[in-house]
Amino acid sequence: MTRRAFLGLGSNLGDRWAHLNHAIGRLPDVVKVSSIWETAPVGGPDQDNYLNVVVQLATDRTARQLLAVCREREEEAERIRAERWGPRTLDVDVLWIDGERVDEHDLVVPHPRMFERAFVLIPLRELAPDLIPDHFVDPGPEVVWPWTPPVE
Ligand code: GSY
Repeated sequence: MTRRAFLGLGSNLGDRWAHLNHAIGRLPDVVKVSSIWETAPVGGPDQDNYLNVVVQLATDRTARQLLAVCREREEEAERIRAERWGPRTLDVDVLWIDGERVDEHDLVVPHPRMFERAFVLIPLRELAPDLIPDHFVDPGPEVVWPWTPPVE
């Protein structure tokens, strides 16, 4: 059965847009991609701003199968897991799958922090306003602002 699923992608190391763009092009079952947002880093050491996007899939893959896809895309970006919350070439998270709940040591869906993070909620709102909590307050352009890829 095909279901709506959402992945969150972020990059703040190297050519941020190249990492995101390459990964998006290699994700299965993509139906929509949010705008690109530049976002102030949340947590971790002092680090550069991120680019974040959310991608919507129409997929029959399970959460665990999608996690494997996410890890493959991160490996292709040569992500090094040096420091928790630290800078990274690419982060790909399973945010939400309609009707699916998973609570395992290495995989929790819905993503446990997605409803606290403006860098997730603002791009997600473009694709799925039904998933945004009523109490969400847009933090404004000092935290999350639109970003446009350079013209080639
Ligand atoms: O959890 C994803 C990686 N990440 C991000 C991110 O993607 N965007 C912003 N703004 N801050 C972040 N901190 C971490 S960790």
